[in-house]
Amino acid sequence: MKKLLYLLALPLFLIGCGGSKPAEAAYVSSAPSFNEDSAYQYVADQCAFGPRTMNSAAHDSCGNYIAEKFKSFGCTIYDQYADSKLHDGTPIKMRNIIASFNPEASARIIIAGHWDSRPWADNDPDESVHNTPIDGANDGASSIGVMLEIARQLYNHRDSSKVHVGVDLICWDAEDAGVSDGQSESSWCLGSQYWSGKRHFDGYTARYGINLDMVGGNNTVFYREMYSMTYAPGIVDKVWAAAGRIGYGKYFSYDEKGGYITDDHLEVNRGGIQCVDVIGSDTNDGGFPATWHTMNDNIKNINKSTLKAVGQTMLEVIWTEQ
Ligand code: AHN
Ligand code: ZN
Repeated sequence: MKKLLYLLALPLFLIGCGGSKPAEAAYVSSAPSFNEDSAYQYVADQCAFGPRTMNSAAHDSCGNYIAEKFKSFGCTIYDQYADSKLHDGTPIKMRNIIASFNPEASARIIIAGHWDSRPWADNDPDESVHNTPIDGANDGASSIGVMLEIARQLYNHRDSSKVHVGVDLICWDAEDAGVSDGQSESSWCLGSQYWSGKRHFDGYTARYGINLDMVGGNNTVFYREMYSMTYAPGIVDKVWAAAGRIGYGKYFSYDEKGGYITDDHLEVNRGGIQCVDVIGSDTNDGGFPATWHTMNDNIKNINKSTLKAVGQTMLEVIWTEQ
């Protein structure tokens, strides 16, 4: 008899609702709000030093600025200074800057990006600037700007006990002085190559990493990059799902348009830590952003909405990591 009542109750309940689906509870994120104006300011600050090309005074001053900023947000700084050589043999002095938030935590995640800028605007339609260094507002400074704002949020909310992992914000040097011939892979990503061989301290590890590259441009979309899909498909799912549930699915696209891109995440994967690349593509043609390696990669072409989409997604990932 009881069973029968239930069977009767169900259709009555459905009729009672007028046939419409019960309203789904809206997802409420526990993460704080990422401030895109703040991130933008950090991008502008870096650009104000001038191009951060290897061995330049602007590069070295900007490195100090980045380290000091992270320190002011309570991070412990590990510096990795190393000598290396560009593809043409030019000796360079590299500095990977590792800013660790909550360094005591044993469960850690990495958020990374490169802080150097390309010494040549060799993709500019104007051939006369092919040897001129670029500001790298998007290609370089945007990632670090987002990472600094993440550190500021971690610091401001350090007492809320909602973050259960330590976060290492890794600023790679010497990513962008590679040869664009499609066959000189080892000429790129010199800082992450070095770190992959020798981490900032013996025994350092992390659950996974997320590398950011060109995360502040106009007309930007993030496809699932193919090395990330190969080495770290579960982390790709985690990041793209986080973006989708907080309303940034338009930026983090599931369209199958991602290519294999040599970038700093590759070295992290090869070193045994799963790492995905969140790298901007142009919504118009799916290729690198229109300003890529041109003189137009400057602060005028930085888009706060793109910074917000990426930064908020990173906070969502951090704040939901158990
Ligand atoms: C190559 O062009 C081989 N990789 C692109 C990595 C890159 C350069 N990201 C920003 N600038
Ligand atoms: Zn570049």
